Amino acid sequence: MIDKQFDKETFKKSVKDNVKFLYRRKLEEATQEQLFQAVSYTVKDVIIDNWLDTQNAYEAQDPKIVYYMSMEFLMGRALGNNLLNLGAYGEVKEALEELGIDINALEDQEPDPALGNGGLGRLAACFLDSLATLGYSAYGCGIRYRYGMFKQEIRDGYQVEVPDAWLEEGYPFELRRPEYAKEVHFGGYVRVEYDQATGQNKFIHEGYQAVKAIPYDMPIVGYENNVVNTLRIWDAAAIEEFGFDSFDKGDYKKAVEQENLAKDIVNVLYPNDNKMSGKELRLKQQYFFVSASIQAAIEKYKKTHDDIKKLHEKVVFQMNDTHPTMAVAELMRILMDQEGLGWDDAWAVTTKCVAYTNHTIMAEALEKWPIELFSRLLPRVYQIIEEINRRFIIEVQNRYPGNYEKIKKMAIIYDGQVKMAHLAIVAGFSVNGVARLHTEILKNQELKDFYEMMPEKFNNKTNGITQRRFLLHGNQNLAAWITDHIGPDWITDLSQISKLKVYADDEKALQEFMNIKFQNKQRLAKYILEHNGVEVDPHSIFDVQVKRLHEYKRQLLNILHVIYLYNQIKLHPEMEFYPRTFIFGAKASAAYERAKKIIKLINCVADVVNNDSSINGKIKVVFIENYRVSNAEMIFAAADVSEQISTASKEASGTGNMKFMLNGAPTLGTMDGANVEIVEEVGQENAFIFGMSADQIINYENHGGYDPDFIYNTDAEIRQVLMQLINGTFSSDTELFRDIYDSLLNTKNCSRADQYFILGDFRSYAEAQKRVEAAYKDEKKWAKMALLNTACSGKFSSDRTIQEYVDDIWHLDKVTVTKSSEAAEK
Ligand code: B1N
Repeated sequence: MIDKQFDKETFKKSVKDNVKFLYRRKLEEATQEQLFQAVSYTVKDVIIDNWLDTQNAYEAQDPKIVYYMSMEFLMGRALGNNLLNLGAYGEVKEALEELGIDINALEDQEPDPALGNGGLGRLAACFLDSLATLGYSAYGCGIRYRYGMFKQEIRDGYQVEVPDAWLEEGYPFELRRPEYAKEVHFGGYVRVEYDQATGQNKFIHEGYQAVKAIPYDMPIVGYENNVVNTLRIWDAAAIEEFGFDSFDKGDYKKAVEQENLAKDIVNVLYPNDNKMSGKELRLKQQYFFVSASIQAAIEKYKKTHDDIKKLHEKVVFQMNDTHPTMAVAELMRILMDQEGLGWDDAWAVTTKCVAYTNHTIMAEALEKWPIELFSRLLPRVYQIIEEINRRFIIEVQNRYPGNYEKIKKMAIIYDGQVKMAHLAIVAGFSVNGVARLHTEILKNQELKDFYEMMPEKFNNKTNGITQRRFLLHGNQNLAAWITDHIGPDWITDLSQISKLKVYADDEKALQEFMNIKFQNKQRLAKYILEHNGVEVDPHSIFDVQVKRLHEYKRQLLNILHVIYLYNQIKLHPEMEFYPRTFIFGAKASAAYERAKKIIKLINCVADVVNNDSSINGKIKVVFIENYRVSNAEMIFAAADVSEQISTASKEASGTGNMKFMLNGAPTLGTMDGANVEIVEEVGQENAFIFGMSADQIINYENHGGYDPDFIYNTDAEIRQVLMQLINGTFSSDTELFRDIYDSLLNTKNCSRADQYFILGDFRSYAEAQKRVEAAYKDEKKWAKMALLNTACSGKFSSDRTIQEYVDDIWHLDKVTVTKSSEAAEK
């Protein structure tokens, strides 16, 4: 469908006009940045027409709305994606060419809106894309951080964090909506007043500090269906605009302070992945966006509905992990204190409106807040949580009379802390994990007591990814080839991609498939040369591990194995070895010292290995700086091998694993998270599986008995690798990697030796790597494996995931949007 507004001539004129009125320049004089802005405004103009049409359709059809509440939305660049989803990419590319503008260079001008850390935030972004494409009414609700995920620079092999000032030049795809501003209250106290008229107590929150929440809307364009949904992210400002009033009264300083206090809330994204930050400011962030979003949702509902007790018929709040769990208490507060419902009515509505997704079992990620902090910052909300807790404990007592263990394990408030997951489970009508194995672990281990008491709430929703960004946009040659062979239906129905299976033994097709992979590898090789100054051979195996840096993801296992291979090649120069390029990309949380050391180690190993002429370039190691959504698209397209090597049971799902698979890279991985389901779809023979199972790991954790020292003492090659961490092989400072060495063994400095079973899985991993090499050498076999990975990836579309959320949890109504221009023609 080619939009009339993307008629080439009209488009070109609009771009020229934009350059003129934005910059007072002619097209030829405009910088790349100015061209990006001008083109984006032209595109936005078209989007806004569809946005208005969508709003009209929603108003006419009154569908149920899901509010996806998330501290993170890792959107990635919008320009190219919007053009593709509008069905205008090709036209616009040509129009730009006629103006002498290269669309790729233009796309590269856009900052990545990086309002998220990793998988959790990117999942939220994929979900929004799928919701719009499937025609469901949805809002993303989040925070407009002034600084998103930091930019990573590598200096002398170390990670250096640089602020990400993504808004500096002005972001063209957002719309400020001051008319929808809300007030959010912090601190103060609660006064209880007896109301004669109703015979009820009234709870009055006083003495608080008020902050203004101002929404910015970003359009979420559905794929060729005229739907435009909204990501609404909140900015903060002081209530009293500081102006002449305070200036005159000499309150200037106070006014500025107020403004800064408010701005602080939205200043920066906490750069922790899978770890809780117990900072007061983080708690403020959570309440700030939750309160504003719920107020807005209720206000919208009340515009066209008069019975607040039926809110759940039109509204559902999905809590993306426990970060927005205050939604439970905030909804209760508004229903009782503002809408006048009694406790039971408010609870009945709330528990039909909120649902919770768990994303991790890592203990350090579980959110617990000290009651002192919580009650001081949010006195009324805390009071409500206390009452929820009191009533819940009575329920537990009724169910398990005399069993105080249960109360200890299940209470929402215990040991001076508020446990957010418990609140989310008690109030939510649905609790879901993000891959089958993960959900089973929740039910049988982590949340066993809750599952026993309320099994009906628990369900699984295996994650997914959008094929539109990670294939149609990121791998345009492969996308075109697939469409040539099976038609375009896969773009909105990824199960269709299984039609490629008939080409699994077609030599010509396999050759073409691998040629495209080779071109993508050349593109990545060029990027690596430009960004790392390292020359890599696109004929070598591109073995890739890109994801956040965390010990449980075991980048350390990967790099220790590289050292092992390097030793082998040095020892046996004649040994057959297929050239391999080990590619890493990872940000470490700024305060995570060991993770940062692992980055340094990777770079030190790279220095030695890449510059050792005696190994004839058989191994290259590359650490790609500043891994983010935009370069991820290119990296997935170029990968031969997908490293998914987390300690079994620790990676809830993983979604990078799915992006590699979609792009034809077999998985080298453990039976963890969604890897299990990937192998189920593609077959054992088309993946390289190794390592201990989740059951084995959990068994060791519960009963002890794992001894890395035994492995160290009995396996000379592993011992050599570990010794090289501290004997000057990779750094003249022999203390540099001491902490990493210590963490793997029972030394005096280490409480849990090799917590992530790196030595335990090492041999099994090395053996799997050998299988990779053997398979790769057989060109035809490899091509077939690669193609089958793409062909079997149908399950992992976020369209499938979203449809499951809709069917089992949200029960939304599908909406069709017709363009007003088309409607007028009819
Ligand atoms: O969520 C992804 C999963 O695919 C990954 O396996 C999982 O690790 C990831 C606290 C998290 N879980 N928990 C977080 C992020 C930020 C934060 O402050 C925890 N991220 C995940 C999508 O389901």
